[in-house]
Amino acid sequence: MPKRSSVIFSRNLDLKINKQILSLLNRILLIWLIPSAVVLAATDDFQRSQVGPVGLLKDPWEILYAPNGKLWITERSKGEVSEVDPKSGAKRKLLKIEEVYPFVGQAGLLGMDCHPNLGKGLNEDWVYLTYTYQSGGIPFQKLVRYRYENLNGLGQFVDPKILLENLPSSNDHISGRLKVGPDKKIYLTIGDMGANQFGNKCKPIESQRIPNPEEIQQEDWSAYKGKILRINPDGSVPIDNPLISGIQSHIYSYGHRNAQGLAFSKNGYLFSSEHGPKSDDEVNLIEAGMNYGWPHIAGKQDNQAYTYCNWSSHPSCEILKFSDYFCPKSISSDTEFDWDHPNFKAPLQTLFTVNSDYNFRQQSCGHEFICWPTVATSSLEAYELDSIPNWSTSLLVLSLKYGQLYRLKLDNSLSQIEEKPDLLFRTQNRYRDIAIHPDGKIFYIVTDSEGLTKAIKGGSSKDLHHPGTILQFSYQDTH
Ligand SMILES: [Ca+2]
Ligand SMILES: [Ca+2]
Ligand SMILES: [Ca+2]
Repeated sequence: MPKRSSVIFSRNLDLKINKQILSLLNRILLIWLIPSAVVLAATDDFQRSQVGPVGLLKDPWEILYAPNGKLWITERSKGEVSEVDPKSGAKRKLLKIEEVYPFVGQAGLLGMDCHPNLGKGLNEDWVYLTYTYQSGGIPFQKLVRYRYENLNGLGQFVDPKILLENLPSSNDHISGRLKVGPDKKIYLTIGDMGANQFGNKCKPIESQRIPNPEEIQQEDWSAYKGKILRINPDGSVPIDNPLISGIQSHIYSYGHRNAQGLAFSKNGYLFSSEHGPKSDDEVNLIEAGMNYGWPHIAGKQDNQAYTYCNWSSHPSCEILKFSDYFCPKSISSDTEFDWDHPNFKAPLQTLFTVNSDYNFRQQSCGHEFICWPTVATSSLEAYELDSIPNWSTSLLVLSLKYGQLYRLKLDNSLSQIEEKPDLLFRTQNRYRDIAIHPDGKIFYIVTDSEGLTKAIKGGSSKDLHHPGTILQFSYQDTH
Protein backbone atom coordinates (compact mmCIF):
# COMPACT_ATOMS: atom_id res chain seq x y z
CA MET A 1 0.00 0.00 0.00
CA PRO A 2 2.65 2.64 0.85
CA LYS A 3 4.60 1.77 -2.30
CA ARG A 4 1.53 2.21 -4.46
CA SER A 5 0.78 5.64 -3.02
CA SER A 6 4.30 6.93 -3.59
CA VAL A 7 4.22 5.69 -7.18
CA ILE A 8 1.03 7.64 -7.80
CA PHE A 9 2.64 10.76 -6.40
CA SER A 10 5.85 10.53 -8.39
CA ARG A 11 3.85 10.35 -11.57
CA ASN A 12 1.49 13.20 -10.90
CA LEU A 13 3.25 15.80 -8.86
CA ASP A 14 5.58 18.51 -9.93
CA LEU A 15 9.07 17.63 -8.72
CA LYS A 16 9.54 21.18 -7.48
CA ILE A 17 7.16 20.58 -4.58
CA ASN A 18 9.31 20.42 -1.55
CA LYS A 19 9.77 17.19 0.40
CA GLN A 20 7.81 18.32 3.42
CA ILE A 21 4.58 18.91 1.50
CA LEU A 22 5.07 15.68 -0.39
CA SER A 23 5.40 13.74 2.82
CA LEU A 24 2.29 15.38 4.27
CA LEU A 25 0.20 14.68 1.17
CA ASN A 26 1.56 11.17 1.09
CA ARG A 27 0.31 10.53 4.62
CA ILE A 28 -3.14 11.93 3.80
CA LEU A 29 -3.40 9.74 0.70
CA LEU A 30 -2.17 6.73 2.64
CA ILE A 31 -4.92 7.14 5.23
CA TRP A 32 -7.48 7.63 2.47
CA LEU A 33 -6.37 4.48 0.67
CA ILE A 34 -6.76 2.23 3.72
CA PRO A 35 -10.15 0.57 3.40
CA SER A 36 -10.91 -0.29 7.04
CA ALA A 37 -11.76 2.21 9.76
CA VAL A 38 -8.22 2.61 11.06
CA VAL A 39 -5.48 5.19 11.19
CA LEU A 40 -1.82 4.31 10.84
CA ALA A 41 -0.01 4.69 14.13
CA ALA A 42 3.21 6.51 14.78
CA THR A 43 4.87 3.31 16.01
CA ASP A 44 8.27 5.03 16.02
CA ASP A 45 7.18 6.64 19.29
CA PHE A 46 7.58 3.31 21.09
CA GLN A 47 10.54 1.06 21.63
CA ARG A 48 9.88 -2.63 21.99
CA SER A 49 11.78 -4.94 24.32
CA GLN A 50 11.09 -8.15 26.20
CA VAL A 51 10.84 -8.86 29.94
CA GLY A 52 12.17 -12.39 30.40
CA PRO A 53 12.68 -15.07 27.77
CA VAL A 54 10.19 -16.64 25.39
CA GLY A 55 8.43 -19.44 27.29
CA LEU A 56 8.73 -17.64 30.65
CA LEU A 57 4.96 -18.02 31.03
CA LYS A 58 2.54 -20.83 30.23
CA ASP A 59 -0.92 -19.57 29.24
CA PRO A 60 -0.67 -16.19 31.02
CA TRP A 61 -4.07 -14.58 31.50
CA GLU A 62 -3.97 -11.53 33.79
CA ILE A 63 -1.03 -9.18 34.24
CA LEU A 64 -1.18 -6.26 36.63
CA TYR A 65 1.34 -3.76 37.94
CA ALA A 66 1.35 -4.52 41.65
CA PRO A 67 1.87 -2.02 44.49
CA ASN A 68 5.35 -3.52 45.14
CA GLY A 69 6.54 -2.50 41.67
CA LYS A 70 6.44 -6.07 40.33
CA LEU A 71 4.25 -7.58 37.64
CA TRP A 72 1.77 -10.08 39.04
CA ILE A 73 0.62 -12.62 36.50
CA THR A 74 -1.86 -15.50 36.55
CA GLU A 75 -0.96 -18.58 34.52
CA ARG A 76 -4.27 -20.13 33.55
CA SER A 77 -3.45 -23.80 33.05
CA LYS A 78 -0.84 -24.02 35.84
CA GLY A 79 -3.12 -22.42 38.41
CA GLU A 80 -0.21 -20.26 39.54
CA VAL A 81 0.36 -16.62 40.32
CA SER A 82 3.88 -15.34 39.85
CA GLU A 83 5.62 -12.03 40.21
CA VAL A 84 8.10 -10.92 37.61
CA ASP A 85 10.63 -8.16 38.14
CA PRO A 86 10.04 -5.81 35.18
CA LYS A 87 13.73 -4.82 35.12
CA SER A 88 15.49 -8.19 35.42
CA GLY A 89 12.75 -10.57 34.26
CA ALA A 90 13.33 -12.67 37.40
CA LYS A 91 10.24 -14.74 38.20
CA ARG A 92 9.06 -15.93 41.60
CA LYS A 93 5.98 -17.98 42.43
CA LEU A 94 3.48 -16.35 44.80
CA LEU A 95 0.79 -19.00 44.81
CA LYS A 96 -0.27 -22.32 43.36
CA ILE A 97 -3.92 -23.30 43.68
CA GLU A 98 -4.08 -27.08 43.62
CA GLU A 99 -7.80 -27.37 42.90
CA VAL A 100 -7.64 -25.34 39.68
CA TYR A 101 -9.21 -27.44 36.93
CA PRO A 102 -7.61 -26.46 33.61
CA PHE A 103 -8.48 -29.48 31.53
CA VAL A 104 -11.30 -28.10 29.41
CA GLY A 105 -10.71 -25.44 26.73
CA GLN A 106 -10.49 -21.96 28.19
CA ALA A 107 -10.78 -23.02 31.84
CA GLY A 108 -8.30 -22.48 34.67
CA LEU A 109 -7.03 -19.58 36.77
CA LEU A 110 -8.32 -16.42 35.10
CA GLY A 111 -8.86 -12.92 36.50
CA MET A 112 -7.08 -11.26 39.43
CA ASP A 113 -7.16 -7.82 40.99
CA CYS A 114 -5.93 -6.12 44.16
CA HIS A 115 -7.87 -4.13 46.70
CA PRO A 116 -6.94 -0.45 46.21
CA ASN A 117 -5.64 -0.30 49.82
CA LEU A 118 -3.25 -3.25 49.47
CA GLY A 119 0.10 -2.40 51.04
CA LYS A 120 -1.15 0.81 52.67
CA GLY A 121 -1.12 -0.54 56.23
CA LEU A 122 -4.91 -0.45 56.48
CA ASN A 123 -5.39 -4.17 56.99
CA GLU A 124 -6.95 -4.49 53.55
CA ASP A 125 -4.16 -6.37 51.78
CA TRP A 126 -6.60 -8.33 49.66
CA VAL A 127 -6.11 -10.01 46.31
CA TYR A 128 -9.12 -11.47 44.49
CA LEU A 129 -8.90 -14.38 42.06
CA THR A 130 -11.34 -16.40 40.00
CA TYR A 131 -10.72 -19.91 38.74
CA THR A 132 -12.32 -23.08 37.41
CA TYR A 133 -12.67 -26.09 39.71
CA GLN A 134 -14.51 -29.35 39.40
CA SER A 135 -17.43 -30.63 41.43
CA GLY A 136 -19.15 -33.91 40.58
CA GLY A 137 -17.36 -33.97 37.22
CA ILE A 138 -18.76 -30.56 36.25
CA PRO A 139 -16.65 -27.40 35.92
CA PHE A 140 -17.67 -24.43 38.06
CA GLN A 141 -16.12 -21.05 38.72
CA LYS A 142 -15.06 -19.77 42.13
CA LEU A 143 -14.28 -16.29 43.45
CA VAL A 144 -11.68 -16.29 46.21
CA ARG A 145 -9.95 -13.68 48.33
CA TYR A 146 -6.34 -14.02 49.53
CA ARG A 147 -4.30 -11.84 51.84
CA TYR A 148 -0.95 -10.59 50.60
CA GLU A 149 1.62 -11.12 53.29
CA ASN A 150 4.99 -9.52 52.94
CA LEU A 151 7.41 -11.91 54.62
CA ASN A 152 10.82 -10.20 54.77
CA GLY A 153 10.14 -8.66 51.40
CA LEU A 154 9.30 -12.04 49.88
CA GLY A 155 5.53 -11.69 49.72
CA GLN A 156 3.03 -14.49 49.38
CA PHE A 157 -0.72 -15.00 49.13
CA VAL A 158 -2.22 -16.59 52.28
CA ASP A 159 -5.54 -17.23 54.08
CA PRO A 160 -7.86 -18.07 51.16
CA LYS A 161 -11.51 -17.24 51.75
CA ILE A 162 -14.21 -18.35 49.34
CA LEU A 163 -16.50 -15.45 48.42
CA LEU A 164 -18.67 -17.21 45.81
CA GLU A 165 -18.67 -20.73 44.39
CA ASN A 166 -20.81 -22.80 42.02
CA LEU A 167 -20.66 -20.00 39.47
CA PRO A 168 -21.16 -21.12 35.85
CA SER A 169 -18.13 -22.43 34.01
CA SER A 170 -17.52 -24.29 30.76
CA ASN A 171 -14.93 -25.17 28.17
CA ASP A 172 -15.66 -21.98 26.20
CA HIS A 173 -16.59 -18.30 26.75
CA ILE A 174 -16.08 -18.35 30.52
CA SER A 175 -14.95 -14.69 30.46
CA GLY A 176 -13.56 -14.39 34.03
CA ARG A 177 -12.18 -10.84 34.02
CA LEU A 178 -12.24 -9.38 37.50
CA LYS A 179 -11.79 -5.78 38.68
CA VAL A 180 -12.21 -4.04 42.01
CA GLY A 181 -14.17 -0.83 41.47
CA PRO A 182 -13.58 2.59 43.04
CA ASP A 183 -16.55 1.61 45.25
CA LYS A 184 -14.48 -1.38 46.52
CA LYS A 185 -17.05 -3.80 45.05
CA ILE A 186 -15.82 -6.74 42.96
CA TYR A 187 -16.89 -6.79 39.33
CA LEU A 188 -16.70 -10.13 37.53
CA THR A 189 -17.58 -11.02 33.94
CA ILE A 190 -19.28 -14.34 33.20
CA GLY A 191 -19.63 -15.40 29.57
CA ASP A 192 -22.35 -17.27 27.71
CA MET A 193 -20.35 -20.52 28.13
CA GLY A 194 -20.00 -20.93 24.38
CA ALA A 195 -23.63 -22.01 24.20
CA ASN A 196 -25.32 -22.34 20.78
CA GLN A 197 -22.11 -23.14 18.92
CA PHE A 198 -19.80 -26.08 18.18
CA GLY A 199 -20.07 -28.91 20.75
CA ASN A 200 -22.28 -26.69 22.94
CA LYS A 201 -24.73 -26.00 20.11
CA CYS A 202 -27.71 -27.59 21.88
CA LYS A 203 -27.28 -25.56 25.07
CA PRO A 204 -29.41 -22.41 24.99
CA ILE A 205 -27.79 -19.01 25.45
CA GLU A 206 -28.95 -17.69 28.83
CA SER A 207 -27.56 -14.17 28.65
CA GLN A 208 -31.10 -12.75 28.82
CA ARG A 209 -32.30 -14.98 31.66
CA ILE A 210 -32.73 -13.38 35.10
CA PRO A 211 -32.73 -15.72 38.13
CA ASN A 212 -35.96 -16.22 40.07
CA PRO A 213 -36.14 -15.63 43.85
CA GLU A 214 -35.98 -19.37 44.60
CA GLU A 215 -32.73 -19.75 42.69
CA ILE A 216 -31.19 -16.84 44.59
CA GLN A 217 -32.46 -18.25 47.89
CA GLN A 218 -30.82 -21.59 47.08
CA GLU A 219 -27.61 -19.92 45.86
CA ASP A 220 -28.17 -21.44 42.43
CA TRP A 221 -26.18 -19.09 40.20
CA SER A 222 -26.88 -20.87 36.90
CA ALA A 223 -28.65 -17.79 35.51
CA TYR A 224 -25.46 -15.73 35.85
CA LYS A 225 -24.29 -16.80 32.38
CA GLY A 226 -23.73 -13.85 30.05
CA LYS A 227 -23.69 -11.29 32.88
CA ILE A 228 -21.43 -8.82 34.64
CA LEU A 229 -21.67 -9.24 38.39
CA ARG A 230 -21.18 -6.65 41.15
CA ILE A 231 -20.28 -8.31 44.43
CA ASN A 232 -19.71 -7.14 47.99
CA PRO A 233 -16.20 -7.78 49.40
CA ASP A 234 -17.70 -10.63 51.47
CA GLY A 235 -19.45 -12.22 48.47
CA SER A 236 -22.96 -10.98 49.24
CA VAL A 237 -25.30 -8.96 46.99
CA PRO A 238 -24.82 -5.18 47.34
CA ILE A 239 -28.03 -3.51 48.52
CA ASP A 240 -27.75 -0.93 45.73
CA ASN A 241 -27.45 -3.44 42.89
CA PRO A 242 -30.04 -2.82 40.16
CA LEU A 243 -33.48 -4.39 40.10
CA ILE A 244 -33.77 -6.26 36.81
CA SER A 245 -37.28 -7.49 35.95
CA GLY A 246 -38.06 -6.90 39.63
CA ILE A 247 -35.18 -9.11 40.83
CA GLN A 248 -32.11 -8.03 42.76
CA SER A 249 -29.10 -10.31 42.56
CA HIS A 250 -25.34 -10.04 41.93
CA ILE A 251 -26.21 -9.13 38.33
CA TYR A 252 -25.12 -5.64 37.36
CA SER A 253 -25.68 -5.87 33.59
CA TYR A 254 -26.79 -8.60 31.20
CA GLY A 255 -27.02 -9.64 27.55
CA HIS A 256 -23.26 -10.28 27.28
CA ARG A 257 -21.48 -12.85 25.10
CA ASN A 258 -17.86 -13.10 26.24
CA ALA A 259 -16.61 -9.99 28.01
CA GLN A 260 -12.94 -10.72 28.63
CA GLY A 261 -12.07 -7.05 29.09
CA LEU A 262 -13.19 -4.90 32.02
CA ALA A 263 -11.79 -1.57 33.19
CA PHE A 264 -12.74 1.45 35.27
CA SER A 265 -11.93 5.06 34.67
CA LYS A 266 -10.96 7.03 37.78
CA ASN A 267 -14.38 8.67 37.92
CA GLY A 268 -15.99 5.23 38.11
CA TYR A 269 -17.12 4.69 34.53
CA LEU A 270 -16.99 0.99 33.68
CA PHE A 271 -16.00 -0.29 30.24
CA SER A 272 -15.97 -3.79 28.79
CA SER A 273 -14.55 -5.40 25.67
CA GLU A 274 -16.37 -8.43 24.32
CA HIS A 275 -15.76 -11.04 21.66
CA GLY A 276 -18.35 -10.92 18.87
CA PRO A 277 -19.47 -13.85 16.72
CA LYS A 278 -17.96 -13.41 13.22
CA SER A 279 -18.16 -9.62 13.22
CA ASP A 280 -18.80 -7.00 15.87
CA ASP A 281 -16.43 -7.38 18.76
CA GLU A 282 -17.66 -4.68 21.11
CA VAL A 283 -16.42 -2.00 23.47
CA ASN A 284 -19.20 -1.08 25.88
CA LEU A 285 -19.89 1.49 28.55
CA ILE A 286 -21.44 -0.64 31.28
CA GLU A 287 -24.34 0.83 33.23
CA ALA A 288 -26.38 -0.71 36.03
CA GLY A 289 -29.35 -2.74 34.87
CA MET A 290 -28.70 -2.30 31.17
CA ASN A 291 -29.11 -5.01 28.54
CA TYR A 292 -26.26 -5.43 26.05
CA GLY A 293 -28.37 -7.35 23.57
CA TRP A 294 -26.76 -10.78 23.14
CA PRO A 295 -27.83 -13.08 21.51
CA HIS A 296 -30.44 -10.97 19.73
CA ILE A 297 -28.01 -8.23 18.73
CA ALA A 298 -24.33 -8.31 17.77
CA GLY A 299 -22.81 -4.84 17.82
CA LYS A 300 -25.39 -2.20 16.94
CA GLN A 301 -29.01 -2.97 16.08
CA ASP A 302 -28.38 -2.56 12.36
CA ASN A 303 -29.28 -5.95 10.82
CA GLN A 304 -25.82 -6.22 9.27
CA ALA A 305 -24.16 -9.63 8.85
CA TYR A 306 -25.79 -11.23 11.92
CA THR A 307 -28.98 -13.18 12.59
CA TYR A 308 -29.72 -15.16 15.75
CA CYS A 309 -29.90 -18.83 14.75
CA ASN A 310 -31.13 -20.65 17.87
CA TRP A 311 -29.82 -24.21 17.38
CA SER A 312 -31.00 -25.35 20.81
CA SER A 313 -34.62 -24.62 19.86
CA HIS A 314 -34.57 -27.50 17.35
CA PRO A 315 -36.17 -30.68 18.76
CA SER A 316 -33.44 -32.82 17.16
CA CYS A 317 -30.61 -30.39 17.76
CA GLU A 318 -28.06 -33.14 18.47
CA ILE A 319 -28.24 -34.56 14.96
CA LEU A 320 -27.70 -31.19 13.27
CA LYS A 321 -24.26 -30.34 11.94
CA PHE A 322 -23.22 -26.99 13.32
CA SER A 323 -22.23 -24.30 10.85
CA ASP A 324 -20.92 -20.78 11.36
CA TYR A 325 -22.31 -19.82 7.99
CA PHE A 326 -25.74 -21.40 7.50
CA CYS A 327 -28.84 -21.58 9.66
CA PRO A 328 -30.87 -24.70 8.70
CA LYS A 329 -34.32 -23.83 7.39
CA SER A 330 -35.87 -25.93 10.17
CA ILE A 331 -34.55 -23.47 12.79
CA SER A 332 -36.12 -20.10 13.32
CA SER A 333 -33.60 -17.37 12.71
CA ASP A 334 -34.35 -13.91 14.04
CA THR A 335 -32.99 -10.70 12.59
CA GLU A 336 -31.84 -7.92 14.87
CA PHE A 337 -34.96 -5.94 13.98
CA ASP A 338 -37.18 -8.76 15.34
CA TRP A 339 -36.11 -7.91 18.90
CA ASP A 340 -36.87 -4.88 20.99
CA HIS A 341 -35.89 -4.07 24.55
CA PRO A 342 -36.26 -0.79 26.45
CA ASN A 343 -32.92 -1.21 28.25
CA PHE A 344 -30.84 -2.21 25.23
CA LYS A 345 -27.53 -0.38 25.16
CA ALA A 346 -25.47 -0.33 21.97
CA PRO A 347 -21.66 -0.51 22.04
CA LEU A 348 -19.46 2.59 21.94
CA GLN A 349 -17.38 0.94 19.25
CA THR A 350 -17.44 -2.24 17.19
CA LEU A 351 -14.34 -4.01 15.88
CA PHE A 352 -15.54 -4.38 13.17
CA THR A 353 -18.96 -4.21 11.57
CA VAL A 354 -19.42 -5.31 7.96
CA ASN A 355 -22.35 -5.30 5.55
CA SER A 356 -24.53 -8.37 5.11
CA ASP A 357 -23.01 -9.10 1.70
CA TYR A 358 -19.52 -9.50 3.26
CA ASN A 359 -17.76 -12.74 2.30
CA PHE A 360 -16.73 -14.48 5.56
CA ARG A 361 -15.36 -17.50 3.67
CA GLN A 362 -11.92 -16.39 2.67
CA GLN A 363 -10.37 -19.78 2.17
CA SER A 364 -7.01 -18.31 1.20
CA CYS A 365 -6.70 -17.31 4.87
CA GLY A 366 -6.08 -20.92 5.98
CA HIS A 367 -8.15 -20.90 9.15
CA GLU A 368 -11.02 -18.71 7.98
CA PHE A 369 -11.98 -17.35 11.39
CA ILE A 370 -8.66 -15.54 11.64
CA CYS A 371 -9.72 -13.38 8.72
CA TRP A 372 -13.25 -12.62 9.92
CA PRO A 373 -13.79 -8.93 10.78
CA THR A 374 -13.58 -9.61 14.55
CA VAL A 375 -10.16 -8.96 16.11
CA ALA A 376 -10.68 -11.17 19.22
CA THR A 377 -10.66 -8.57 21.99
CA SER A 378 -8.92 -10.25 24.93
CA SER A 379 -8.81 -7.33 27.34
CA LEU A 380 -8.89 -3.59 27.83
CA GLU A 381 -7.58 -0.90 30.15
CA ALA A 382 -8.35 2.79 30.54
CA TYR A 383 -5.47 5.24 30.05
CA GLU A 384 -5.91 8.54 31.92
CA LEU A 385 -2.43 9.98 32.38
CA ASP A 386 -0.87 13.00 30.68
CA SER A 387 2.39 11.19 29.93
CA ILE A 388 1.64 10.81 26.21
CA PRO A 389 0.19 13.81 24.35
CA ASN A 390 -3.50 13.49 23.48
CA TRP A 391 -3.86 9.99 24.96
CA SER A 392 -5.91 10.92 27.99
CA THR A 393 -8.52 9.48 28.09
CA SER A 394 -8.20 6.41 25.88
CA LEU A 395 -9.29 2.80 26.08
CA LEU A 396 -6.54 0.33 25.17
CA VAL A 397 -8.01 -2.81 23.63
CA LEU A 398 -5.89 -5.89 22.94
CA SER A 399 -6.33 -8.29 20.03
CA LEU A 400 -5.53 -12.00 19.97
CA LYS A 401 -5.94 -12.21 16.21
CA TYR A 402 -3.71 -9.32 15.28
CA GLY A 403 -1.10 -9.07 18.04
CA GLN A 404 -1.84 -5.41 18.28
CA LEU A 405 -3.42 -2.76 20.45
CA TYR A 406 -6.33 -0.57 19.41
CA ARG A 407 -6.33 2.80 21.14
CA LEU A 408 -9.81 4.32 21.29
CA LYS A 409 -9.87 7.99 22.27
CA LEU A 410 -12.83 8.99 24.42
CA ASP A 411 -14.38 12.45 24.33
CA ASN A 412 -14.52 14.64 27.45
CA SER A 413 -17.77 13.05 28.61
CA LEU A 414 -16.05 9.61 28.52
CA SER A 415 -19.21 8.24 26.96
CA GLN A 416 -18.26 8.41 23.28
CA ILE A 417 -15.29 7.42 21.15
CA GLU A 418 -14.23 10.55 19.29
CA GLU A 419 -11.66 9.28 16.79
CA LYS A 420 -11.05 6.26 14.61
CA PRO A 421 -8.98 3.52 16.31
CA ASP A 422 -5.24 4.06 16.46
CA LEU A 423 -3.30 0.81 15.79
CA LEU A 424 -0.15 0.16 17.79
CA PHE A 425 2.46 -2.42 18.80
CA ARG A 426 1.85 -4.88 15.92
CA THR A 427 3.79 -8.14 16.17
CA GLN A 428 2.99 -11.72 15.16
CA ASN A 429 1.63 -12.87 18.51
CA ARG A 430 -1.59 -13.25 20.46
CA TYR A 431 -1.91 -10.39 22.98
CA ARG A 432 -3.64 -11.61 26.14
CA ASP A 433 -3.51 -8.80 28.69
CA ILE A 434 -1.84 -5.51 29.48
CA ALA A 435 -0.47 -3.68 32.52
CA ILE A 436 0.50 -0.02 32.51
CA HIS A 437 3.46 1.33 34.50
CA PRO A 438 2.33 4.12 36.87
CA ASP A 439 4.46 6.62 34.91
CA GLY A 440 2.16 6.04 31.92
CA LYS A 441 5.07 5.48 29.55
CA ILE A 442 5.65 1.73 29.73
CA PHE A 443 3.18 -0.94 28.64
CA TYR A 444 3.60 -4.63 29.50
CA ILE A 445 1.73 -7.12 27.34
CA VAL A 446 1.60 -10.85 28.09
CA THR A 447 1.46 -13.12 25.05
CA ASP A 448 -0.25 -16.47 24.62
CA SER A 449 2.14 -19.40 24.64
CA GLU A 450 0.40 -21.02 21.67
CA GLY A 451 -2.44 -20.59 19.21
CA LEU A 452 -3.36 -19.12 15.86
CA THR A 453 -2.90 -15.53 14.87
CA LYS A 454 -2.84 -13.40 11.76
CA ALA A 455 0.54 -13.57 10.07
CA ILE A 456 2.27 -10.27 9.31
CA LYS A 457 2.44 -11.36 5.68
CA GLY A 458 -1.28 -12.27 5.67
CA GLY A 459 -3.31 -15.42 6.32
CA SER A 460 -3.31 -17.40 9.57
CA SER A 461 -0.26 -18.77 11.37
CA LYS A 462 0.70 -20.78 14.44
CA ASP A 463 4.19 -19.31 14.29
CA LEU A 464 4.05 -16.93 17.24
CA HIS A 465 7.20 -14.78 17.33
CA HIS A 466 7.28 -14.16 21.12
CA PRO A 467 5.15 -16.86 22.78
CA GLY A 468 4.60 -16.96 26.54
CA THR A 469 6.47 -13.82 27.54
CA ILE A 470 6.05 -10.13 28.36
CA LEU A 471 6.55 -7.59 25.60
CA GLN A 472 7.44 -4.13 26.82
CA PHE A 473 6.62 -1.03 24.79
CA SER A 474 8.26 2.15 26.10
CA TYR A 475 7.25 5.62 24.99
CA GLN A 476 10.17 7.58 23.57
CA ASP A 477 9.61 11.15 24.64
CA THR A 478 11.53 12.87 21.85
CA HIS A 479 8.99 15.61 21.07
CA1 LIG B 1 -4.33 -6.31 33.37
CA1 LIG C 1 -23.77 -6.16 22.76
CA1 LIG D 1 -25.59 -5.67 14.46
